[in-house]
Amino acid sequence: PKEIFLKDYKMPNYYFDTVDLKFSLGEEHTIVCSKLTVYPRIEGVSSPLVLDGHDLKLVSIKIDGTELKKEDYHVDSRHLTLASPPSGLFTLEIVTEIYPQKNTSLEGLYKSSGNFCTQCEAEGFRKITFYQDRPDIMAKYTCRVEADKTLYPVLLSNGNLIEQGYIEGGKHYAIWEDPFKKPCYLFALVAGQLESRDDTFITRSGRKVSLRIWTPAEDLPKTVHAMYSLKAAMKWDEDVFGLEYDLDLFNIVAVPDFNMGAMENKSLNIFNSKLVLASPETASDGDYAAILGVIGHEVAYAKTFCRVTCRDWFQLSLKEGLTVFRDQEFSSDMGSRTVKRIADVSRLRNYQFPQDAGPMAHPVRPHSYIKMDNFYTVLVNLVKQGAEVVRMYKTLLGSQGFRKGMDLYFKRHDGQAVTCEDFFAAMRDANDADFANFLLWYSQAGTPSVKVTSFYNAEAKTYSLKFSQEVPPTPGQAVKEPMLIPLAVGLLDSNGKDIPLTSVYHEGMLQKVSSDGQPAYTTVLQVKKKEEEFVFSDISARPVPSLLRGYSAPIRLHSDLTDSDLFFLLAHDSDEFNRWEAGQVLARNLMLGLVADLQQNKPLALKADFVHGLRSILSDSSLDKEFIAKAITLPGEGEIMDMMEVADPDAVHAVRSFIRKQIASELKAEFLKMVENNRSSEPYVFNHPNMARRALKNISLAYLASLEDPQITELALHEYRSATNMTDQFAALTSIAQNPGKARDDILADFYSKWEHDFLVVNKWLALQAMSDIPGNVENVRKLLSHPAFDLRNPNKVYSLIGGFCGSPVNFHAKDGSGYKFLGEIVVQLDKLNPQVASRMVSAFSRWRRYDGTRQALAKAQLEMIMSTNGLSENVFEIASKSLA
Ligand code: HT7
Repeated sequence: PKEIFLKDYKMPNYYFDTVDLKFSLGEEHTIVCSKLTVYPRIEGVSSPLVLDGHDLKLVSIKIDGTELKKEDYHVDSRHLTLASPPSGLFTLEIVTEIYPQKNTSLEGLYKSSGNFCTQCEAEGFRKITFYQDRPDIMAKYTCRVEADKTLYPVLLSNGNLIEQGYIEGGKHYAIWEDPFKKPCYLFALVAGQLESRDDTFITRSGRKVSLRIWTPAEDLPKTVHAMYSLKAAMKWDEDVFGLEYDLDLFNIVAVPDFNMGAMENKSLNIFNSKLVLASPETASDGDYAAILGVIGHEVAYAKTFCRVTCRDWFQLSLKEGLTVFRDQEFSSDMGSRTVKRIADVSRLRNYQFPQDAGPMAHPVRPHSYIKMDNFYTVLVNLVKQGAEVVRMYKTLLGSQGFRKGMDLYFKRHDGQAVTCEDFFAAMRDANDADFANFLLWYSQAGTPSVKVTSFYNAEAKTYSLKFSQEVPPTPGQAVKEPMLIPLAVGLLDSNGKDIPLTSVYHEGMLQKVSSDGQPAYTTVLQVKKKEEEFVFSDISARPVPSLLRGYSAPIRLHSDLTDSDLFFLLAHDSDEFNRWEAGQVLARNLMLGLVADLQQNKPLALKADFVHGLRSILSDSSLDKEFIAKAITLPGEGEIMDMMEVADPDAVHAVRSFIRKQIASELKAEFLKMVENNRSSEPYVFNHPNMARRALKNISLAYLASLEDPQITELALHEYRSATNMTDQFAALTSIAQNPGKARDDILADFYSKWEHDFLVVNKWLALQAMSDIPGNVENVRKLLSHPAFDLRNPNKVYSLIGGFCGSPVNFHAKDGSGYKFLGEIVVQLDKLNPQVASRMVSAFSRWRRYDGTRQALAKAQLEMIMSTNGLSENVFEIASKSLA
């Protein structure tokens, strides 16, 4: 397979002005006629025109109405090349035959539950017709769709419906026209038996936008929350970014077979059903929040990146990073900002940081790739880090400065395909900012590590913070430069109050900390060099520093804070994120210490002050309940393993289980009270106070269930039976399913029989069993492969069962290699059906070198077996070969 390099980017030889598509959708095959108006980049110069095409049968090709002879073009399995097309404007007509019914890759045009739908990002359009499938080719599209009227009563594409009617033989057609230029990855088509929930949104300039959410008729009642989210997101984006939606129609279609979460196709978003459908009985708070966030994400796209797009796929984080940042801000404003930040940072640490320290590490803007889809496979890396980079602009510039930068960016680039430098330049120019070495965030891989040491000078009443930064070497990048890191800092006095900050010495200069004459309580230090010192003056006693407030930069911070400083911060920090963080650092240190004890066969014991700290959090009625739930959650096993020289999944699991049980036993009375006091018989409402109450009740129940006490099992069963919503019902099920035995088996069977008709709920049931820590669970998961509820062709089911299993460190990393063998077999089978999903699964092997020798040999053998498979896809090849390199 061929590697593609950023440095090799070349402008296209030809551009397309208009694209007229005609689809005749059929049961055997589909005929696609495409008529392009083409013009050369340099008028009068003829050069080869290379069109991408994958799995296409070429029927005919014409230039300016004349059919081409065989010798005028060359076609192979991936390209159609015209050696010397006209050197001025011309029309190119291409007819292809495709087979959506057989398309299990879910890229291009495919069928899902009997309906036709498309997925063109990143490179799916080439599976529909021959085209220059690259984002810098932007053209105006019309699309005529013809199909059987009974089987496919609804025909949709991008833009506005300009004509529809009947055709002889029981068929009908619809013609859609998109008034704005777009890249082909935003093309979409849907045809099927669907009904819509309709509503309207009036934009701030008074334009009426029709909103439609399409699903099979029986699912329409489950689209209320999606419609609420859509309207809320439209409004929020106007309020915060001043951006108005530019078309009169916004369609969302829910499809059950979809590789990712959703796709922002211009005016015809296609969503994975699980991110649209929700009812209190079938969807949890987490599902409701995910729907809100992803709809916010797609709306943000609709307003921006459908107009300004990426020059090439290396710039992916330009659109994904900014959009993730905006959806995070939307969700924060709709719920609790601190809790959202905690959730996002936890994800970053659990998924992205480990990747960034392994063979798949790559910068936010990669230098090369074999298969673009793999950048979505490691989406967490690119996107989350990309969003963190955007967040840093805002931290450095403030809300107003950031908004100025956004305004300039859209003013400069509307209708263009641009690069990360263009975004950087807009932020810098709009604010006259000096962003020295900030661009390195785009080009250097690896998570920067910052060490902080502090010194208090009682005589001079100064407090200094010394930072030293290092970016670790990653594959292909041995040496790194220091980067600009915004470090938000506050100082706490002995009563736990923020000390007013007025000035700070830095490199011989006194810098004012406040801008408007008022002292600041948090200041953002710009750490730019390998080593740097900042000195605060007028500090009358040694303070406790609150560092990296709100997680102002995606780094690993190593401070000289003592346990007593951390307990102090946990109790007093005005920055709630750092209160949580202090608890996490304490828990991480505790867990790592106990893992070492266990490995040396020492008895395990939990420190009293740790339990005491948790007790005070739990009983602090001034705190937000969801914050309490987060603060008493221990760091994940992945996060702890990531901090070890040699990851030991068994020891980490044993220690985490031990601590949970000890906490449950010491705080049993408090937890029982939390369950008791946080029940509600009111109808389900999705809002922060209610979600927070449920989160606290359910984490308390989960702790209690770890005690394996029959009375607690009874309590959990009672919660399960009396639950009026999926959040509470599934939490009770999860609690009981922690412990093997009859109660577990019975309740799992009961849940399935209740919900077997609802595929989204059944996926939760599959995931719960797959993620179980019960020893030898691989056998149970193997059995589930042949359960009627499972289907290897459906990505959601694969993510639930196979992805869920890989997320259980003890079973996936079982020392006998059974987990690795299982995954190896599945990857080979899956790759033949859906390479994108297979490559997401194979990446579970990528960090095999982090484990002991026995595990390394077993995992490596599976990777080698995968590599030796005939006909391996480029997607899996790239991940497996880079993992072995
Ligand atoms: N922009 C969307 C990307 C996407 C995608 C990429 C590759 C393969 C399938 C895909 N489906 C959607 C995701 C987003 O909303 O950010």
